[in-house]
Amino acid sequence: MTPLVMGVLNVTPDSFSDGGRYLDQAAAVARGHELVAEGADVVDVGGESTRPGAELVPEAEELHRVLPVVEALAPHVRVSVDTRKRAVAEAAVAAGATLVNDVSASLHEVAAAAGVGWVAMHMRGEPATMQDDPRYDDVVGEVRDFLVARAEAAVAAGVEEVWIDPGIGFGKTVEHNLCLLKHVGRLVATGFPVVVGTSRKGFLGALTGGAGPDDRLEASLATAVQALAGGARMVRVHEVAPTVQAARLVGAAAS
Ligand code: HH2
Repeated sequence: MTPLVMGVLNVTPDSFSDGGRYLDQAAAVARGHELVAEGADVVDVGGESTRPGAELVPEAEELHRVLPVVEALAPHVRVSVDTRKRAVAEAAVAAGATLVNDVSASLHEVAAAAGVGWVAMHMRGEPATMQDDPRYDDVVGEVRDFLVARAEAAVAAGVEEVWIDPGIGFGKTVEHNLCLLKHVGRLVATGFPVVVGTSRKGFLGALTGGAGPDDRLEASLATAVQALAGGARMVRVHEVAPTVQAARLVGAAAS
């Protein structure tokens, strides 16, 4: 089974790697089409950065950023909406999104009511403070137990497509991120499809002698391959074409 690639499309001024590049609606839609041409299975449209220290975006502003982009891309590709807000998730689904990518892991009722898929991601705390000394006794076990509880609640509410995501970089140290990648198989063993997002994240900079976000492609690919080889079904990435090639190789090698 060839793994899936979710392409990141941040319609924000302040995302950590592509902030400001696609805030203009036409630029965002054009970027979405590029991601499709590069082979993205899903385009993940987000209107609020969740990088460490990010500010909350008012609901009306987030709606204004994402809805026209979702509407324009939905006829061409599967669109997910990356949001923590119920109203944004509902409106994006009405505009054609068929997957709610929920870093707060709290919006499964929206997915249940609309009959769409749902991604539950693990985050410790809030983006504003999540990197202030995160601690776990057993990071893999705690993340897994949290995600399974959320996923089971979603299934009980009637969501038919439930994904789980360890939330790399969301309230986690470099060591926590590496441990979750190494043990991604323990998440896969839950039976829920696993999606992992490492692309361009800060821990890759820390592990590559300070490479900036735009210079983390090789590290992003290495960690995407590690996640997929460990059984993850999908990776969330900024650089789609090289990841599609890598994902095909992992799929072929595993078949
Ligand atoms: N990471 C980010 C945002 N959304 N969703 C899922 N399911 N998994 C992730 O790992 C994940 C996510 C953060 O990355 P990015 O969108 O590039 O940056 P920002 O939050 O600054 O917009």
